[in-house]
Amino acid sequence: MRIAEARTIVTCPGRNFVTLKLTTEDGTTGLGDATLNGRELSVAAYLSEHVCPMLIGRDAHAIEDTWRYLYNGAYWRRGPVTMTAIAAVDTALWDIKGKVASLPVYQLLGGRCRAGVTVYGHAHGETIDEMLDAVQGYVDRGYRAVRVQCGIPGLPSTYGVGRDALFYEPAEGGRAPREETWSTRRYLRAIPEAIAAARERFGPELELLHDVHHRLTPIEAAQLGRALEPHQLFWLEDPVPGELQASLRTVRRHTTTPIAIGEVLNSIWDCEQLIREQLIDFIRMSVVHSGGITHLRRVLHLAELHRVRSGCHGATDLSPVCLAAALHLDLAIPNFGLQEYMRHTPETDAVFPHAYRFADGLLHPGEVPGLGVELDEAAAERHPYLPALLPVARLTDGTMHDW
Ligand code: GCO
Ligand code: MG
Repeated sequence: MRIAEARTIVTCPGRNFVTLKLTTEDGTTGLGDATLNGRELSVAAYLSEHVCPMLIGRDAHAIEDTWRYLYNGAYWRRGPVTMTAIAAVDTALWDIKGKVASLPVYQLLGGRCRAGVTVYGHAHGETIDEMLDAVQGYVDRGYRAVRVQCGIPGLPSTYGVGRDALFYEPAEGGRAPREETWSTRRYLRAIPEAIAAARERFGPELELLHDVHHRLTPIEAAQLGRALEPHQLFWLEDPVPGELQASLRTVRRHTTTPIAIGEVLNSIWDCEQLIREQLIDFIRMSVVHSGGITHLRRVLHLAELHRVRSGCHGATDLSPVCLAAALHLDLAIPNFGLQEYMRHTPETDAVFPHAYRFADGLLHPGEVPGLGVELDEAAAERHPYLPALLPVARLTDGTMHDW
């Protein structure tokens, strides 16, 4: 079965999404998410200028060979743009294979290992009380795990604290990114109190998580991890930028708070040391930014050998196509940990009608053949691309910092 058409579709139903649509000669279609927040058109161009032409006439069933054709065959390897483009092709081919086999993708991946996919929601507030109210909202909706983020006194804005309670979206329009101010000292002083308050109010059962978003040095991260130990976090996310994998040794040496890293990593080579040395507890790479189902499954199999569990990135800048792909993988891998679930807006859900459903704290990918997500192209056209960028962060003295 040959690929007859390959097209990228860019749409902005509240935020930008890039989607690859493959069509085979018998008319079967497959979708792959290709969204790289704030750099969307670079992947759209990589696909339409360089990848789509070479897909025409290829065997749609040859998923592994196509992956190698695009990765090993490109000479220029890794990196978010390349790996997102490869992921889009790979995901679309799994979608097609599922449709042809009349099976949901999780069945092709080995079948169900659990009843459903436990997810965590994002609770945030400018104050601790607002944050606790937001956590209560998730508990009332049946969530079993909640990420908690809270405003830091003295900072005008803080990562993870959005203007809308449910639909947090940091990317904004404009020619240059918005600039935020960051103070590690203020953050380290304030955040343990917020997490202690959440644990005290919600008791020992609710899983609590927190995202540092790459802001600390290894020894600062070690201090924070140690300070949070009494509050039993499910994970502390991205305490340091994970580029220098060995830096996690310092964090590990000083704290037993579980560590999750991976949303900006793109290949098995970016996390191999983290996993092999058991420097993390959860690997958070996403299907869309790490070469698709084929490559992320390889990472997760390596992780399983070292007792590292999954925690797939699931922010709203990953489209419903990516979320569905993650859910199929989550259901089928032995070492599932937790899945992030930031709900998409109703406009996004209308552009991407999908089979996955939330119930009692779990997401279920559904039994529709393939991924179970479609793209309503007429609806997509009503939302043209709007340039938007993630913010940047500066220290109080003006020094550029990690956002
Ligand atoms: C998360 C992430 C996101 C990222 C976003 C960047 O844990 O969900 O940190 O909020 O900031 O995906 O595009
Ligand atoms: Mg994160």
